[in-house]
Amino acid sequence: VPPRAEEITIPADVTPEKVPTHIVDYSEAEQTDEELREEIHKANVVCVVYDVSEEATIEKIRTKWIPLVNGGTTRGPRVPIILVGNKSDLRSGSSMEAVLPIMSQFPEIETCVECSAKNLRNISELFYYAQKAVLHPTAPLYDPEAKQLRPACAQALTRIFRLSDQDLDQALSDEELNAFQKSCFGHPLAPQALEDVKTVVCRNVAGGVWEDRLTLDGFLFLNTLFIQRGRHETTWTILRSFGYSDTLLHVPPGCSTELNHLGYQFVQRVFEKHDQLCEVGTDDLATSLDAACDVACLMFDGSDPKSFAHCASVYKHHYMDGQTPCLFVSSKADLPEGGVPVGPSPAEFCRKHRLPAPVPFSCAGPAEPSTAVFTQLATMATFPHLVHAELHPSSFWLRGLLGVLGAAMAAVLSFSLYRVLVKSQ
Ligand SMILES: Nc1nc2c(ncn2[C@@H]2O[C@H](COP(=O)(O)OP(=O)(O)OP(=O)(O)O)[C@@H](O)[C@H]2O)c(=O)[nH]1
Ligand SMILES: [Mg+2]
Repeated sequence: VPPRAEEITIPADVTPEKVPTHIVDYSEAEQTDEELREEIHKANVVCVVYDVSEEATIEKIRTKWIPLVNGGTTRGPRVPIILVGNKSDLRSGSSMEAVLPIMSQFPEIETCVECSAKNLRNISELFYYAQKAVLHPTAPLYDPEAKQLRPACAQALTRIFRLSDQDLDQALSDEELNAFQKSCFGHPLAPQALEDVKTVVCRNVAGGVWEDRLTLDGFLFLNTLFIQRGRHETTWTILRSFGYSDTLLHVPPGCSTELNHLGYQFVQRVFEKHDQLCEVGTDDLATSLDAACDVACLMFDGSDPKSFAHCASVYKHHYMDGQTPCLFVSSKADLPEGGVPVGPSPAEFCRKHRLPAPVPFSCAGPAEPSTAVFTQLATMATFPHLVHAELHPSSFWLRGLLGVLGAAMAAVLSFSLYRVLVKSQ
């Protein structure tokens, strides 16, 4: 047996995953640790081979080989490792018992396989596992110690769930699940498979299925189950068909991105799906349910003071004590302002209630109506907590903050003054 096997490449068309695989052997008898480190640096996966008939070689996995492979990396991605127990022809039982504690100690060990080079048992399987460790790695998806999905993976899957929830009811119906399945795997689920999936989720997660539809908790549970059963490729297929790379980042740090026309259409579709700025007559606002929204635009006729009084009472009745951002819009801005109002003017009213100043708006005249008010409404809906702070620097909240800063500055100043005085004494 030559100490070191020739480097060989298994061509893509004979591998199950259709990727070429380049194999590099290492011989302790012929090479130095430094040469090994150089090879490991280039490798996507490392197979550590031990002798199942020789317990001492199992101990060396922990004490010598794993520290050599991943010893330099305290943080960050580690090279995935496959443990290979060779010479299974010399041992009747399995070496698993001795190997399991090592597997739980080192999360970078993807799997363990016993084989025999002598009678070719499990050899192609070993290379299949090695390929799988590279193509469908566990590390970015799953934390084996915490036994749960990693946050970035859960976040990506949550986004995929929301995109697949066409009717926005926070759950995937059979039709939505089928469309999802088809877009990721190319074919729909058989009706029985759909029912089986829901039954498994129902049995394991409270609230995983709601009114015969799969919830987000159920969806995340299913993916956790795939990974725990060694079916990482299922979750990876889902992630990759939604454009995620191995690091689960769409845009690497330091890079920028630009939408192509498909991206533009996608964003437009998402907008149209969620766009529900709807018009409600004041008479319809009988129940507070009708008043529920992300942003309320209270539109009054700027030329008619009574109209504002009505809007103001709607505000007081439905929104004054809530969290919904509100914007008063004064229509017919092209007309002169109406006579003297009974109560405070719209501007005074808004200031008093810490609301943005009323926005004048007009549809009359040759110019297109201004779109600025829609931008302001959308911004208020997106960042409700910023309405007072960022959008209206003159608001009371910010002034209050400036007051606090002022007090802190005064404290710093007086402290410096005190030190100067102490020094001069
Ligand atoms: N019974 C049995 N013997 C094997 C098997 N595989 C290798 N051997 C024998 O084990 C001995 C060592 O094999 P090597 O291929 O030189 O082992 P190695 O790990 O590459 O050793 P270095 O190159 O020195 O690092 C040889 O005598 C092989 O014939 C196997 O599957 N079954
Ligand atoms: Mg060798």
